[in-house]
Amino acid sequence: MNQVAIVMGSVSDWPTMQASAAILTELQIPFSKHVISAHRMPAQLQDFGQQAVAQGIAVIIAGAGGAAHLPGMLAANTVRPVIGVPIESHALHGMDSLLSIVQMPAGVPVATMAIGTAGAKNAALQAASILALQDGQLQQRLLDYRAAQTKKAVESEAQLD
Ligand code: RP5
Repeated sequence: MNQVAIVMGSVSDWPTMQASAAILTELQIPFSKHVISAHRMPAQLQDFGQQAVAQGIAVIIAGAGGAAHLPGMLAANTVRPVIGVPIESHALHGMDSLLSIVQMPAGVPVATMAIGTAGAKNAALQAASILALQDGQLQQRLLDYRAAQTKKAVESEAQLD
């Protein structure tokens, strides 16, 4: 069963959201991926959110750009955790996406990540942390991921020569 759903507002978001998919794959977390536009597919969005629990989805990662209402509207339709990724838009460089996603009203939370690829990567890692609460093997894979990251950073100093 896919534990995580990666949802994006447009196929044009995929180059960014691929970074989430790559990390979920690396951490051996099963996931599905979907294009659901909040504005172009409002009925599908509502259905998806309302069916998330029945579908066995534990965490939703939602990436959207511009008037980025997808994460918030998914959160409005499910009690599963929604992690929002602001896509780096052309006109306003993702500030529009960020503010659209982060400024949720009290009562309907979206965990908002950084703009762009860093946010997409961290969304997957945040989803992994949530799932690891009940999965000791995944927790170990996350610890290994962090250790490898630290080793790489420490060793990078040698590149200064
Ligand atoms: C948003 O509008 C999408 O998430 C995307 O970032 C943006 C532009 O969509 P396209 O016009 O490229 O389909 O809904």
